[in-house]
Amino acid sequence: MTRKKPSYYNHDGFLMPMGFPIEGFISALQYKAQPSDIFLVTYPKCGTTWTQYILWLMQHQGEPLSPLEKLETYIPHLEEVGKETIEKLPQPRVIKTHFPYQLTPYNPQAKYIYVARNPFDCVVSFYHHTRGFIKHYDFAEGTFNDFFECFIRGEVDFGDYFDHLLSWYKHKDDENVLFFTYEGMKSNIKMTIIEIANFLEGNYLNCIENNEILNKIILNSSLKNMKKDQQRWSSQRPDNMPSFIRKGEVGDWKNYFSSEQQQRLTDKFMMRTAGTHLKHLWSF
Ligand code: PPS
Repeated sequence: MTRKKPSYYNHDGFLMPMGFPIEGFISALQYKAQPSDIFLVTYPKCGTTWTQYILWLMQHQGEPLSPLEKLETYIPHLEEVGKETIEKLPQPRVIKTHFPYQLTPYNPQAKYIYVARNPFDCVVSFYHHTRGFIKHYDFAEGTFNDFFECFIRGEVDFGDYFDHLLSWYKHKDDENVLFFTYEGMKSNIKMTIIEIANFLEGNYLNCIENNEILNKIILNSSLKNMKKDQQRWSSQRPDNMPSFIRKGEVGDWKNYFSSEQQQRLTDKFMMRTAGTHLKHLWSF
């Protein structure tokens, strides 16, 4: 059976969405990380936008972003816009990236926040994303089964899920890295915000010292509130695309996986994460 595959740009073996110009990718690799930079790093669909908005709310005493504004204006995606756009931002900068560790611009004084999500829910979310962004992927007719085969082989944009996760997991105890999970955010967002504030220090600490601000951050970054005015989260989203903030659940994968797919991804997970503690992060 011929399976449908999404289309990608291939930059020296690294797949990128077609909507991301190659110049942006090349210049992103050349960005010189500044000591005051905060990088928000994720594999796609693992909690980027949620964390990105929490960071923005933390900088703005919990007050929401206007529906007329775009979050990416303030916290841009490095490999989408390239280094020139980032360099125009005032410092300190918060920068989003989906790069694995070895491609992410490094400065020992910069801070790196990494959010991981279980691969089962990640692939389901990534499937909807890939089907929806028609001009990026030309995959509107693709099925979940089609996408699953690409994902399990690592033939998707931003590379193999496990390569990405392992590349950052190795650094999770570095002083300038904060590693947490989407599932942890779902189970205790207050604790995640406290962790972020303690990690970033400075003005970010105000958010946890003032209960009113902390509660506003929690409220405004809730799934219900982020589902409103979705054009704030992605300017490239076509009008007919399903919501960018889609279900926001843990365990939605059970509605998509066959038992054979569950076994194959579990086997792959066990094989790729052998010798690490990653298997304790999630229960499948
Ligand atoms: S992207 O395209 O890589 O930036 O996508 P990313 O933001 O990393 O991931 C999108 C998924 O995160 C869910 N999401 C949330 N879940 C809970 N609460 C809040 N506030 C929230 N905001 C975004 C979003 O719904 C996507 O997951 P799925 O499973 O598709 O719903």
